[in-house]
Amino acid sequence: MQCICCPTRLEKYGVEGDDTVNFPKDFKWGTATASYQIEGAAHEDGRGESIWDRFSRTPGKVLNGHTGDVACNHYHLYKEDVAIMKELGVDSYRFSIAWPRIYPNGTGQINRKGLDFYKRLVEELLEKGIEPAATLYHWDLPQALEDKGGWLKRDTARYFQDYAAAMFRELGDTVKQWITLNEPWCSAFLGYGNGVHAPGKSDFNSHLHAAHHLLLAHGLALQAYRELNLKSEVGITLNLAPQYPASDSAQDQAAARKADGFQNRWYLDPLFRGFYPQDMPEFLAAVAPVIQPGDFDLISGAVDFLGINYYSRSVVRSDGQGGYEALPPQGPVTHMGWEVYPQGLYDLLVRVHEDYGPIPLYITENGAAYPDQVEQGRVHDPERTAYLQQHFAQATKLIEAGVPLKGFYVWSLLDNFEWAFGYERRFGIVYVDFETQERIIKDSGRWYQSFLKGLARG
Ligand code: GCO
Repeated sequence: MQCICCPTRLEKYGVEGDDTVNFPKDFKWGTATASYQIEGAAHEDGRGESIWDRFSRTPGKVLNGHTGDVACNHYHLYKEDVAIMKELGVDSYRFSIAWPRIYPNGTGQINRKGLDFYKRLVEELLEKGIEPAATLYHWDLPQALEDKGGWLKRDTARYFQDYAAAMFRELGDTVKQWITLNEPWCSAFLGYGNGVHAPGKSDFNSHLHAAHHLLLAHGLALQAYRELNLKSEVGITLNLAPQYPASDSAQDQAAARKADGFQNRWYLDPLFRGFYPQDMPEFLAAVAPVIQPGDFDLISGAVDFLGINYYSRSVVRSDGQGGYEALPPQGPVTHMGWEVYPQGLYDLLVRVHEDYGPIPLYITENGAAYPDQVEQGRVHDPERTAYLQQHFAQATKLIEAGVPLKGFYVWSLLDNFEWAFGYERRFGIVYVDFETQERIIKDSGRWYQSFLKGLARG
């Protein structure tokens, strides 16, 4: 397999030569999933309705009217899925907890049956020597809280703190890594800004209120975590994308800075500096009404790590009117239409390290969708393998450059419910037949397995 960006480094993986790459001993290799995307069992054991149940039932919102009702049936097949992870040889598994399984109405009494599922899952993982890494919020807000205003309301952050504190108490250090939120930009902008995701609201200014309450929810959860003196780690995951100017012109550079402010700095700055970017006056004016004294102290509380989800980059230019526009992808694209740009991972993490570090970093998601097909019981997905190889190579470069990268989670373990695209986009390194629930490890999964086997650690 020829790597277009860094052929010599691939030899270090033992892909083309004999040398194996030397990752730090405690570097975590894993796979990631999310509750609504894989669990199914939407109406079992007292689970409440989530905003994604409601949204996916709203005509026209999800491709083909797909829902997460059954998904990968992981709720029942988790043992099989953990066995696959064991076979692959991963160190850690990043999953998310469905808030409406724990609190069907978002608050009140714990639904023990829902909680027991995660206890069983964690137990199974630990038994198989795989570290559990749990995300508390991967977008499935209880619908009952959305009915009260959802993330547009400050109370939701308080309810999240209660839910988070309960999970810290119940699962504590059996979970080795706690991630408060996954991608608050998506929850806020896609959910409340342009309505592409649940709950499907579209008002640009109020999405910044949602973003503030999400960040506050993170800060409050962090506070609850610290009070318990747990020994595991806690952090947050952001979806960051480097924004490159289309040219050296001052206008395009300013455009790229704006795009970076919207996509990246609006979250990084409050978390690591304790204030919103000061060069974004319209955003600042829109968010001002919901900021209360003390919020930034909570939001910028010290985390043990930052999780970064990286898939692609943007190249942006000035639109000539003080705004910006993204250029079409400049290279090969995945089934999502996202440009494959491994160098962006390197550039992004170096930048985050320099501007916001030192802070341990994890790549909590990286992977690619391709239209896979089963051929005589096998799934040949060379493009996904190449995608992973190229991004792993950037991880090596980052470590060599002294960036404190501590782990890498491939998105995703399983083909799953890809939000507004339903089951029409396959991100798994394991194929799922959604009719029969049969799992087939794809060639990329086999490649990951042999990569992990060949690793020299220490
Ligand atoms: C996200 C989510 C995942 C997606 C994945 C592919 O980054 O959007 O964390 O749930 O499935 O990123 O789009």
